[in-house]
Amino acid sequence: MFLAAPAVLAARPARVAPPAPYGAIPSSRQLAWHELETTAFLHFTVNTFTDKEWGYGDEDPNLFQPAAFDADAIVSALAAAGMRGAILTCKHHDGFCLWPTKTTEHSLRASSWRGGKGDVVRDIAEAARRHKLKFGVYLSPWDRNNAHYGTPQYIAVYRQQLTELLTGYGPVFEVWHDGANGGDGFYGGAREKRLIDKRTYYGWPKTWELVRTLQPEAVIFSDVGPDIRWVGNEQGIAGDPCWAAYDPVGAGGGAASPGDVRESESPAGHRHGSRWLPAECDVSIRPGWFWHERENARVKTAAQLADLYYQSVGRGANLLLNVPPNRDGLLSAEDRASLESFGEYRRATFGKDLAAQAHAAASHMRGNDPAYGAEHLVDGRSGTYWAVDDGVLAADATLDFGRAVTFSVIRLREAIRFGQRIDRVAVDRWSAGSWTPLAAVTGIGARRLIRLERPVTAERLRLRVTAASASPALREFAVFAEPGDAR
Ligand code: FUL
Repeated sequence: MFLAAPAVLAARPARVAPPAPYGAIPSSRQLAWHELETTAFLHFTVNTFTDKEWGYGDEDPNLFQPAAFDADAIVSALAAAGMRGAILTCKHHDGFCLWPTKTTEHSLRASSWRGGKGDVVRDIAEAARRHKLKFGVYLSPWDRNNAHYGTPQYIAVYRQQLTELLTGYGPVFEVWHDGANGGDGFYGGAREKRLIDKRTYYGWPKTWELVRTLQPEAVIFSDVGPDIRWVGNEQGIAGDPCWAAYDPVGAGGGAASPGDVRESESPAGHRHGSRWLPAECDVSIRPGWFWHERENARVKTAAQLADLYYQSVGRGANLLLNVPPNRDGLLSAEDRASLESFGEYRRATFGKDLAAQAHAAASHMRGNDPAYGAEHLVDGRSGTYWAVDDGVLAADATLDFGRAVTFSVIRLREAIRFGQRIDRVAVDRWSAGSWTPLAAVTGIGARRLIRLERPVTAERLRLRVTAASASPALREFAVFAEPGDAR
């Protein structure tokens, strides 16, 4: 069953209503976030100069001297690797602010760098815009410098800092709250240990409301969302499967909050969870989050980054890859080289969908309405999809390449605005007159990449939905060859 040209069909309005959403569904800001796939983290502050991972909060602002700082060079290297956003540590646990905040002296204003006029937040935000990356902010809740940390006064400071960041630098796509909370610090000279109640101290609901008011399109990340969840490890690896829905509980079984979550459940999420709370996989290109000279030889290779891509993005999560600027204020040559070859790998592999010319057919079509036909699996559009009638939980779609095609990667995407409906699929290949099973996976969601152990050649491919919780609605069935696969 071959249907007519996709462009014509895509323009045709549906006669039959789309499927009713199943279970948790994404918000429009979450949908936009899913499209980003990979974003970069920039860990940069006084730690870069003190060789630490966690600064105590007593650093001399003059230590921050990135003499050759070049936001454009940093962001263009990220863009070349296919990164679609950059999140900057505007303030890490040491409390040092990379913008001239009115809230504290522990900032660039007090540094002799650029005569106290430097603003790393502005420079990165502007460079991101120039290179068409989204800009995001990391603002550590724990502040080891601030004298008021531990009292309500500090919460007002934190919200003021957030307000400055969310009103002074244009659109922000993601606000990142880490879960490291309280402990030893300088605290305005007190040099003591301050512990806070993670569940109540920060008043998160009010802070998140502030973000909603100031940047309604921004997603908010923390261990527990409310928009994006931490994947539960810092290795960049999502669960297999990694369900988008999740109902986090606290480590002790009570209500969850940033810094207090049963993180063993975060990689997989919950199949029938009540909230759409997709996972973000944060990982550093180096062993540490900040730049250290001694780690220059331990930068992850492009092949390792590609593996991480399949283990995060390939399971429906996003990859947040940290690439820390060095003391010059640039990315080191080792990091740039890995980014560049990772970008080349991505372009060479995903630049050409071998299924784009294939004929797509399916065992079922919703309401017999071509608006839901199988050809939408290969039309390269984000808004169209193949769907079947309500109650149909097992269905097949077949791609006929019309010739032998060699590939090693299959990409599937559900039309997630209708929820995560499919539980399990299998893929078979047609070759020499019969179907042979090729792969089977649990969970698709925003994206599922199946990377085969070795390239295979087939004239046809068949996708079998073998288990679903609601009638399947699939946006894409794409096929790619990695560099080195014979074509
Ligand atoms: C953690 C922090 O303690 C690390 O320094 C780093 O910023 C990481 C991304 O989040 O909570």
